[in-house]
Amino acid sequence: MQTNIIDELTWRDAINQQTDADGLRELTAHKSIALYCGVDPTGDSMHIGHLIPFMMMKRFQLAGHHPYIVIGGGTGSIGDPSGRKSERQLQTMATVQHNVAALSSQMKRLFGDDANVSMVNNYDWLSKISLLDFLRDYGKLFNINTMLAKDVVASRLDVGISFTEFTYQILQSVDFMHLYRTHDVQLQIGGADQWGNITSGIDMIRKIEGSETEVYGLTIPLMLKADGTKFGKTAGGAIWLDPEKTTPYEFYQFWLNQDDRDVVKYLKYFTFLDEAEINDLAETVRTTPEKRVAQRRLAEEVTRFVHGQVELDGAQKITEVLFSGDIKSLDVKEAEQAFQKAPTVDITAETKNIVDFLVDAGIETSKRQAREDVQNGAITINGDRLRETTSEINPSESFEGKFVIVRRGKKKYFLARVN
Ligand code: 629
Repeated sequence: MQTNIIDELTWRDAINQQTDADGLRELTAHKSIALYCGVDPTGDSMHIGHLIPFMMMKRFQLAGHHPYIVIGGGTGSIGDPSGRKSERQLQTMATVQHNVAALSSQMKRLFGDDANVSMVNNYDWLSKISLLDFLRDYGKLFNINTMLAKDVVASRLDVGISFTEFTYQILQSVDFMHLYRTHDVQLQIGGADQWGNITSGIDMIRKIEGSETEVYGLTIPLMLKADGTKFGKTAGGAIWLDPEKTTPYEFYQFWLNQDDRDVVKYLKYFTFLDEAEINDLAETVRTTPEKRVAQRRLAEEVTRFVHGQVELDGAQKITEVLFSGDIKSLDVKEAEQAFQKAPTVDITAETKNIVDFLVDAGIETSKRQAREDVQNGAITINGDRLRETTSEINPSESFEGKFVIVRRGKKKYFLARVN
């Protein structure tokens, strides 16, 4: 074993609570262990909040341990009340299955085809337990008073919680027990909201297997931003790992735009750079913050990890082009990504005079204004500045005839789509 993984997580400030800190350091120092973290298929993509514990799993893997990824096809059909103020709407089993498939392929991309990582679906064992066995083998081990005292449940008593969600902690406990028995999984990790579920599992395992059974729990702190707003959310919503929901360019920009006060914390959480490299980057934040060296490195590392080198290259190219204005150097896919958020206007394929084109597309409200803007050099078409009001524009000449990128003034871009 190289570096002790617990020491590494400690300097990364990635530990919130542990059931037995000394015991876990001792255990991981001398042998390779199996550990797990679960995700419920409540949607068809993870967002960057999910990434946190799974990056930590990857660190365990790099330190020689064996991560088990649990995709919650069973638990996801029930719904975890943790961190939620009200009852969830049940998903159909078809939706759960669809999401299981989507999350599984996302996980495969992140973890690769390594023999040292396993992926399992808890539907495979949870769905086989009969109601009577559930009540006799597990329910009997849970004291209602203890269950009610868990934060998750206690905080819901005023609004109410169904029996279904109330039993969730038992299901997650059964998972830990199952993985302990079948694969010798000794540690469960998760976000701070998972503490109650993780400790339930440990208590249950000790009741069944004996009070000295060596199983551990570790949680990761809730990510907080220096400005007090919620981490991972932008005006446009969550930052997803699915490139169809958050393009690699937007993903790259998200990391590039982080505050100086947060960037070092994110480098520790979201990259595999070592302590020396991160210290050097922290130094650049202190001495030359205007260069944003640390933000750029963060954006590169995370985008490469999630989307790969090709998409990172594309995101960087788009970033440069939007700065230089050299729009013609983008290919169709890159241009669509770059201007995904720009207003779309409809145009026809015919060649037109520029003034008519701008008015017909709705980019200008009158011919007079259109003429004035063209003469002032305020209009660029695919990056070329047009100054002649007699110019013609032919939409079939650019981007495979699919669209034309119009800029009005310094920053206002339109994607004029050929219909
Ligand atoms: C079965 C299911 C298990 C163990 C865990 C689970 C999932 C767990 C849960 N996790 C959150 C989720 O799925 O709900 N009950 O969205 C989410 N998790 C990652 C982190 C988290 C947590 O996937 O643990 O804290 C977010 O950072 O909310 O046997």
